[in-house]
Amino acid sequence: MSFETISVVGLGYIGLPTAAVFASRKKKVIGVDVNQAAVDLINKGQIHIVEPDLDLVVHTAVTEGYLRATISPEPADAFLIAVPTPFKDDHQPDLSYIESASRAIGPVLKSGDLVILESTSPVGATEQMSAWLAECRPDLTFPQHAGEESDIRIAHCPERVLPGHVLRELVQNDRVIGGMTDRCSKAAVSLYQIFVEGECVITGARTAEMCKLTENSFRDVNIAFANELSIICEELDINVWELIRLANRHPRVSILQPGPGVGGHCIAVDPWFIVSKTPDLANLIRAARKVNDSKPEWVVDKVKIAVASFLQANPTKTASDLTVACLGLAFKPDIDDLRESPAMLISHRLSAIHPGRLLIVEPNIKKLPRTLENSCELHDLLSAQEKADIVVLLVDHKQFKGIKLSSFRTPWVVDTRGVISN
Ligand code: SAJ
Repeated sequence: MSFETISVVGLGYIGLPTAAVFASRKKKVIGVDVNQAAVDLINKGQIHIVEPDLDLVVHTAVTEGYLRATISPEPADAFLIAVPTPFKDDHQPDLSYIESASRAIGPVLKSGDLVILESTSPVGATEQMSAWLAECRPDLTFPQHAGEESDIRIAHCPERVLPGHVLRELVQNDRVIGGMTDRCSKAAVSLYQIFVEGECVITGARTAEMCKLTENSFRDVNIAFANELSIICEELDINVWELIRLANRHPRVSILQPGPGVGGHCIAVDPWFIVSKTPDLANLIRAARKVNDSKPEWVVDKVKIAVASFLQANPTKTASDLTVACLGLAFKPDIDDLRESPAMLISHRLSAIHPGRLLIVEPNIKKLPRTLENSCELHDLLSAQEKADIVVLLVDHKQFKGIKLSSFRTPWVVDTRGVISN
């Protein structure tokens, strides 16, 4: 199959790099997004998200004329839907973005087109997407009714790239390709082979959906194990970092690292898609979510204990006299992405309860986010080392690794990442 024109719907953290990589292989790419500001920026060769080297690839793709963005879908040979799939208040998946994207591309579909759902989705979402498309286009046939003979081919190919390494992982990672029929899978493989150097492995749509959820749930459960260990070790007065280092010397043990909680918009979300489908069966997966979600509040409690201990040792002071410093705001090391960050959550909570100064050190940003700018001050590391009475290390950015405890003017340090050395 040849794909002359490819449309990517949703130009966010996955859609934009994917569009740019297709364009870099000299394919005509039409990017579609509901955000006019993002569309305008991309058409100027600029980007609205942070991802290493993406600015260059997009700039080249736009200036060479291979990539163009628009808010209204246009005909293409293949459509990739990469829109958000958040959950609602009750942890039920919210498929409304997929529904809107399906209804938007429906009118421009033609016989022979391929539609791929890339968004991380609960099991059954691809079939649901196909049903929405069929509703829009009763004149065309779809795999759920026509099987291999359908006019439109439908597949789920979940993205699995690590933020911060998206351009490399898009090309190098293996790809799970779940077509609604074999012909759909084969069409999707020939599309991805335009740039994927990893293997394209064929399965069904439902297995592909579950595979993505399984990968992120596996990581969530393993991080929850590390987080629970850190809480147990605190109680037993054992250094959890040393414990994990020792246990990991066993040839079949590989424990992940505890932290202040699990951030980002994938690992903390996707396990709920399994829980919501099989609530009576997904007990371990649900428990892991609860352990990880409770970790930020545990850190806040540790800070409260440190404050009480400081005040006991310094009876002439009150909490208003104390300066607290949070090191790190991002959801993981060495990026500037603050979305769904446990460090942000903890900083907000501290800003609400601490009556004194709250300093933030985040080497990857130049300005505090609006929600913190009135209650916190952005400082550099040196200044926090000199001023803070209580230090809370929240992200293991490279600038913080191996800092000596003695470099702070205070011994009251809550290190949620185990990077401060004695
Ligand atoms: N974290 C820990 N301890 C660890 C590892 C991670 O506390 O040992 C925390 C991080 O600090 C962060 C959160 O977990 O707050 C998630 O970070 P991450 O690096 O584990 O994952 P993400 O969210 O950046 O990307 C994940 C990846 N999935 C897996 O590794 C299985 C990526 O491949 C997926 O494409 C991505 O989710 C996604 O889009 O679903």
